[in-house]
Amino acid sequence: MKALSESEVLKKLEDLEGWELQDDALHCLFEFENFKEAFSAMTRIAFEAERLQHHPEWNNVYNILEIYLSTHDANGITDKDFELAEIINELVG
Ligand code: H2B
Repeated sequence: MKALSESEVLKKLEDLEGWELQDDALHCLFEFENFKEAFSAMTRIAFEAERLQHHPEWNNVYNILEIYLSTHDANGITDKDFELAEIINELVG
């Protein structure tokens, strides 16, 4: 899979609510009611990540979940990152 150019990424980000380009990755931050809600979302995301064979980098502290998506195999951001980001928005939104 081929890495997208920065301008391609910025264009596609216009249609992706809540995400931005940060540190060469798609980045977003979700805030939940509490830790259980955050971890529940992470579990649902994990099943989809396994299905896609594409995995997030993330940090969780209590009710905050911060996610970075990039494709290490392509050394950049690919359509697969956008696909997972859209699924995450559906699961969390
Ligand atoms: N996840 C992410 N985010 N980037 C990758 O390049 C990647 C991955 N590679 N999950 C996958 C696994 C690859 O190692 C396997 C072989 O599909």
